[in-house]
Amino acid sequence: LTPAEWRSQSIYFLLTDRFGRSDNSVTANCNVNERIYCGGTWQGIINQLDYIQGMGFTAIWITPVTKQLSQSTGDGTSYHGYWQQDIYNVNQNHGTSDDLLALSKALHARGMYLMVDVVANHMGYAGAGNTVDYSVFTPFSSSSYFNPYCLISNYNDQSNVENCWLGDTIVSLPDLDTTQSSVQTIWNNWIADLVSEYSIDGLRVDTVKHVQKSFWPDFNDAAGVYAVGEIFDGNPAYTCDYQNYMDGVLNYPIYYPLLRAFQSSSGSISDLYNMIGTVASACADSTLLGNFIENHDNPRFPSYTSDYSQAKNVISFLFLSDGIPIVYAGQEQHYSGGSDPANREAIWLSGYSTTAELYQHIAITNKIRKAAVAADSSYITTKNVPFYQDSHTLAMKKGSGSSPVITVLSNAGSSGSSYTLYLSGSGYSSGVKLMEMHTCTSITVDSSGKIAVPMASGLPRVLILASSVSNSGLCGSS
Ligand code: ABC
Ligand code: CA
Repeated sequence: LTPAEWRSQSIYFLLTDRFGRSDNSVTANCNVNERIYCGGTWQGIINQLDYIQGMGFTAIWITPVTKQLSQSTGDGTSYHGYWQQDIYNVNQNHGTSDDLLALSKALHARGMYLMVDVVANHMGYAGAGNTVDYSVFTPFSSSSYFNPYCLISNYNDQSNVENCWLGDTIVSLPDLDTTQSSVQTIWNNWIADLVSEYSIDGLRVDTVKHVQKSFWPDFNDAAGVYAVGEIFDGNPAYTCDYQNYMDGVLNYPIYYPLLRAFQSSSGSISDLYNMIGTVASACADSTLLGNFIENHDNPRFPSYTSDYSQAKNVISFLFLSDGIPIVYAGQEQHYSGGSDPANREAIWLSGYSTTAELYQHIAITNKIRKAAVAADSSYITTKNVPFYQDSHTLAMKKGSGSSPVITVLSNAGSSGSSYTLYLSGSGYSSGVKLMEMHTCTSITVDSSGKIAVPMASGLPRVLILASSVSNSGLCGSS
C-alpha cells in the first residue's frame, strides 16, 4: 500500500505475544513483571480479527517477526520481538512462517492490511557488550558488521545516538554499522523479500533516530510500501526532519502536549493548540504521521487519569486530526499499566469484551472518520485547523472549505457540567444543517454563524454536514 492509500486507514497496534492465543484461552496467566512469553501467536490474532474489525480498524501493526535470542535473562525473554538474531527466519514462539502468511491472507480476505515492525539498527544478545559471540547472528556473523561496543550515554549527541548501542549489560543490542554498503545491501534486499514473501502492506520502523538519515530513503524504496518511523523524541524540529527521509513518523511531537492537555482538567489546551500548527509546518506532510496516545514504551493514558471522558477525548483527537490513528491493544479496554513492562498486559484477559465503553467509542469514532472520508474527497489531505480554545476546550476543523468536520474536545472530565458552547469561527454560514454525531442532535448554524454545541460530562463532540450522515451507520442511518 502506498502512503496515499494509508492516509485513510486506521491501525490497531498489538504485541503478538500478548494479544491472542492459538487455543483461544481468555484465562491463561500472564504476569507482565516476569517479562516472558505469555503465549500469543499469529494464529491467535487470526482467531480475533472480528474483535479488531468490529471496532472499525482497517489495519494491524504487529511486533517484529524475526527469530530472536532464546535465553532467559535478567531482562526477561524476547517476547516483544526486538532482540533478533536471525533475520531470515521467523520467531517460532509466534508460529510458523505459514502461520504468518495465513495472517496476511486472513487480513486481506477482509479488506484489511498488515503492518510489520522491523528493526535495522541492531541485533540482540544475551550478555554484556564486551562478551558478544557474533557467530550467533544471521547473516551478520562477524564483529566487522558492527560498531564497536559503547552504550549510548548522551541522547543530545547525535553521533553517540547513532553509533553506540542501546540495551544494557544484561541484554546488549549490538549496533550495526549501517554506513557500510554491505550492511545496506543486506537490509535493502531483506526488506524487499520480506514484504513480498508475506504481502506486507506497510512498515513500522524501529529505532530510526539510531541510524544515519541517509540510510532510510533506499530502505523505504526497497520496501515499496508506506513506512512510518519511530523517532522517540518530542521535539518537532528534530523528529519531523526524518519525514524528509521516510514516508511518515510516529507523532511524538503531538504525543506529549496531547497527554498533558487531557490528563487533567488543568492541562494546557493552548500548548496542544500551538503544537498542531507547529507540526503541520515542521513536518513535510502531517497527514502521513502516525498518531497515538499509548504504546508499549510509555505508560498507558489511564495510568495518568482514570477518567473515561478524558480517555474518549484523546481517542477522538487521534482520529480526527491530521495523520493515521493508531490505537494500542488494551486501550479499548481502558487498561492502565504504567511503564514497560506493566503496559504490556494480555488482551485475552479482557475476554475481548465488545461492550467495553472505549471499544464502543472507538467504533463510533472510526465510523465518523469513514463517513467524513466518504463525503469529502479532500478530507484526508486537508490540514486540520484549530480555531477555538478556552481553558478546557479545543475546537478544530478538518476538511474542504465548505464542509469541514468540526471536533470539540474538553478536558473537564466526567464531572464536567452540561452547557451550550456557542461556537464561532467554524467557517459554516448560517442556515447550514449539521449533525452532532455522539448525541445525534440536529443543529442549524445560527444567524450569526454560531453553532450551539451541546456539551456535557466532558465528552467530545463531532459535527458533520447533516447530508453526510446517511451512510455512516450512525444516528439512525444504515
Ligand atoms: C528492557 C526492559 C525495560 C528496561 C530496559 C533496559 O530493557 O523491558 O524495562 O528498562 C525493546 C523492548 C524493551 C526493552 C528494550 C531494551 O528493547 O521492547 O522492553 O527494554 O532491551 C523501540 C521500541 C521498543 C524496543 C526498542 C529496542 C526500540 O519501541 O519497544 O525496546 O528495539 C529509546 C529508543 C527507542 C526505543 C526506546 C525503548 O528507547 O530511542 O527507539 N523504542 C528518551 C530518548 C529516547 C529513548 C527514550 C526511552 O528516552 O530520547 O531515544 O527511546 O528510553 C521526551 C523526549 C524524548 C525522551 C523522553 C523520555 O522524554 O523528547 O526524547 O526519550 O520529552
Ligand atoms: Ca545505530
